[in-house]
Amino acid sequence: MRELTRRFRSGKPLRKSPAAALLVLGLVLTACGGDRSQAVETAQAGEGEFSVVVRLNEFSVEMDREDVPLGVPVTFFIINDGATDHDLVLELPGAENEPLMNADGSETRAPALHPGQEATISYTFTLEGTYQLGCHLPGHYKAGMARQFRVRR
Ligand SMILES: [Cu+2]
Repeated sequence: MRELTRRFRSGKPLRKSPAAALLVLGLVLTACGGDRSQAVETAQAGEGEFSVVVRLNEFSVEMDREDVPLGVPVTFFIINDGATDHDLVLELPGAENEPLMNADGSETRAPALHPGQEATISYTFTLEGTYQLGCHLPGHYKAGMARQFRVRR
């Protein structure tokens, strides 16, 4: 729990605005009693941003949102809830390890995470449509480790 809070405090997406500072305060306040999902719920309150919690398992990718909005910075908070390593790539549906590119040239990719580890991917969608989050460690994608979602106006 504390580790998760620290990671969110140091994460770039939460440093952007005064609203983000309040967000961090909220996280600290909930850090004592809550479980992970409560902390993550708090993280969704940011103004002008949109957060999605992504849980990785053998062999599934679960999101707490069905759709995400167009034109707003979206942060995917990724947690490896599984018992083995997983990575995650934001890509077009059916792609196999072809991350989208952020405006700054960085790839929308989380490195291989050990069980219990977290990472974030941030991206602002500029086109409506269907996208995918997939794990591309050997065999995982074919075993079903991908989740498609819609980007809507
Ligand atoms: Cu995997």
